Amino acid sequence: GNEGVNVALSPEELIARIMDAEPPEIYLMKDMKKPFTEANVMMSLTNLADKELVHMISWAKKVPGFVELSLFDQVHLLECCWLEVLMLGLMWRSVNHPGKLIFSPDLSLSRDEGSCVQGFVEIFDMLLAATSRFRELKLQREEYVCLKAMILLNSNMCLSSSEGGEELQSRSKLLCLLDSVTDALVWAISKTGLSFQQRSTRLAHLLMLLSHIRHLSNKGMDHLHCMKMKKMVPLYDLLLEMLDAHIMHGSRLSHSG
Ligand code: AOE
Repeated sequence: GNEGVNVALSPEELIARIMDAEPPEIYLMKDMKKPFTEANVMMSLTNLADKELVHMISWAKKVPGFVELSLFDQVHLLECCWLEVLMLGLMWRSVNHPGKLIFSPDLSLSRDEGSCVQGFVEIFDMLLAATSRFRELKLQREEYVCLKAMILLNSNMCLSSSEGGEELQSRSKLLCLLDSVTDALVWAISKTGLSFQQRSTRLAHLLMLLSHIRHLSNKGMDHLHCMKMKKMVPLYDLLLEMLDAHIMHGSRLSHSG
């Protein structure tokens, strides 16, 4: 069937499906050229992100229910959340390495190494801070995959009254999906053997981190835009077009001035 599929999944089954969808680790191999100069680091990070984005599209399509949304919603959700999803993945890889960001198994940067890229240290410190918070909370893998799916499904909240039947149907499917991922996160938290009070607090702590990640993504997007202006990011034509689309949407919705 199509619409019945996700309603029927138990939280446990949903988590198993999202775990299966996890993208592989990306190795850069000999790509990273020493010394760590601004150009070398940005080249490697762009190369990494480029590979990760291909896997991110496959990941999203394996999130139960995602492909049943309208194509319009699928595209806009990914367009809004790609940097948040990359950043949460980065935090997860780095959670057991205090003071370092593990971009890939063969590219980890300390704060000092990151400082070679102009404007990077500020974002670096915010990424490290959020990563420390996840470490303090002892983030579990089940919780991590739920949060990542939530970022995807929650990234594009826009109400529009002038939509046809198909879009409205897609929007209500999206809300349904978000509810099932929320149930899955609640289920994952309940496995940790905490009291009712402690579970509610943990849910709040985890969800509050998502607003920091959105903030970080906005900062990172501004930074990338600056880099692009300096012609430091060797963006491929398609990616450049996609980044421009994001900046335009961002400024249209921006309330930070
Ligand atoms: C974070 C996690 C990660 O796994 C990789 C990277 C690499 C670059 C890093 C970023 C990060 C953290 C924040 C940084 C940033 C460089 C500067 C910034 C440090 O401060 C990101 C490199 C990004 C390369 C640009 C690619 C443009 C892609 C556009 C995608 C798009 O708009 N769409 C619609 C495609 C969506 C597909 C899923």
